[in-house]
Amino acid sequence: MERTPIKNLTPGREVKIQGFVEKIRDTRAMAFLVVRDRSGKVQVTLDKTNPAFAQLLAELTAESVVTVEGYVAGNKNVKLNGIELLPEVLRVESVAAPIPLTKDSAIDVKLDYRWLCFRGEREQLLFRAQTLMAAAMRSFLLARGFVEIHTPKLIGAASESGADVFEVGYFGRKAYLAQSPQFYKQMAMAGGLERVFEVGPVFRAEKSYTSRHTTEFTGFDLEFSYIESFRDVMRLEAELLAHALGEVRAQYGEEIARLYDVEVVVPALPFPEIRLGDLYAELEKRYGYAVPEQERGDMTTEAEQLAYRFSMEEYGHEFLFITGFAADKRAFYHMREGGVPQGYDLVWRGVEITTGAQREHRYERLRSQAQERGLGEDVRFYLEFFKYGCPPHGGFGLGLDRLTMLLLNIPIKEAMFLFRGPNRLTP
Ligand code: AMO
Repeated sequence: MERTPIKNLTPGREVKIQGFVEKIRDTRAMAFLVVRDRSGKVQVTLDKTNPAFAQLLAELTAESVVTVEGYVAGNKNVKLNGIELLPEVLRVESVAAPIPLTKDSAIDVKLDYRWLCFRGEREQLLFRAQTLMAAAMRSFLLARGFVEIHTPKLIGAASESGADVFEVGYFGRKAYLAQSPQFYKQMAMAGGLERVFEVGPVFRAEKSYTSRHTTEFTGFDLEFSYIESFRDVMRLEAELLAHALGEVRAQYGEEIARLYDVEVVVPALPFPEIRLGDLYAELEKRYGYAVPEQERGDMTTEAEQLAYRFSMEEYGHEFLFITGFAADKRAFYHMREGGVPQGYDLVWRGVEITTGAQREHRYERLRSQAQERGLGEDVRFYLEFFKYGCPPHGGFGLGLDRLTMLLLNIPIKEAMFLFRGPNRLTP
C-alpha cells in the first residue's frame, strides 16, 4: 500500500501512514498513540485485547518510528481533527532511546542533538520558510535574466582582506576557504555574463561570540553590469526582498505569527536611505548615542540597533540603507567618488544583512586602490580580470542565515541547519 501523508487522512479509508510516535497513552484496555509525519499528526487507537499489539506496546517508546496500516474512522471524541486510525498492522521500524532533550535544555545541548530539534513544528516551519524565501529570490532573479554560478570555495589567495580567512593544507601548499565569491562574481562581469548570482557557503575565521556571527554561513550574492550607480543595486535589492517577504507572508505569515510570535511585514518601496554622518547626528540628538571617534566612518553594533529604532520612528520602515561610509572602512574594490565609497549597508530590524556597492572597474584605479592597502601578490590574478575590458557593475552580498534569523526573531545558532562557531565543529 502507498503511504498517505497524515494531513490527507479522511474518514472511511484504508491507509498506510509512517512517522514518529509523539505520545503514548496506555490504559488498561486501550492505548492511544499520536503519530506525526512532516505533514501532521493523527491518533492511532489500539485495542489491547489483540495480543500482538499488547506485545508491541510493551517495547514502544516515544519518538520511535512506526508504520501503521488500518482504517480511518471519524470520532467526535478525538480532539485531534476528530479522526482516529484503527490499525490492522502496526510495525515498529526503529525504537527510540529516551530523548536527551527538553524544551528547556541549554542551547548547546540542543545543538548537540540538532536533528531532534528538527522534529519540532517550529523548526519544520523554519526550513519551509527559508526554502520559500530563497526560492522566491531565485525566481525573481531568473525572471530578470540572471544566471546562477557556482564558484570555487578552495582558493589560492585570501579574497576580501587576508584577515579572517581559514587556511587549509593543499597538497603540500596553502589554500584558503573563500570568504566571499566577490572576485569571481566580478570575473563573471569581465566575462560578459552581465547578471549573475550565487547561493553558497562563505567562511569567516572570526572569533565572534554573538547572536549573529558564525564561521560558515550561506551567502546570497549577486552582481550585475551596466549600472549607473550603486543606487541601481539598492533598488534591485529592495525589490528582491519585498518580493521574497511577500511570498513568505502569503504562504507562512499566519504560522510564523503563531509559532514565533513575529509578524512578517512586506516592506514598502523604496526603502529609506540615510548617510552615515546624518545617522550618527540623529542617534546623538534622539537617543544620546555618541559614537566613539575611531568608529565614526563605520557602523557599530549599538548604532545598528538604534538605527532600527530610528528607522521605525522616522519612516515607519524596518529596513534602512546606510551610505557614505569612510573609504578606509570599506573594501578596496568599492568605486569612490570624491573619496566616498559608492556603496551601502542594509540594516533590517537592527542587524546588518547586506553590504553592496558599485565596483571600481577601471584597471589603473583599482590597482592603485589595492596598492593603498598593501595588497600585491594576493590580488594579482583578480586585477587581471579588469585588463581586457570590463563593464561598469555592482552587486551585493546578503547573509541568508541572518535573513532567516531576523524573519523569525531567533539567534543565528537556531536559524541554521547546523551552526559553526569558534567552539563548534560537531555534529
Ligand atoms: P560582507 O563581509 O559585509 O560583504 O558580508 C555580506 C553579508 O554576509 C553576512 N555575514 C555574516 N553572517 C553570519 N556570520 C558572519 N560572520 C557574517 N559575516 C557576514 C551579512 C553581511 O551583510 N563581498 C562583500 C559583499 C559585496 O559587496 O557584494 C561581502 O562579503 O549578512
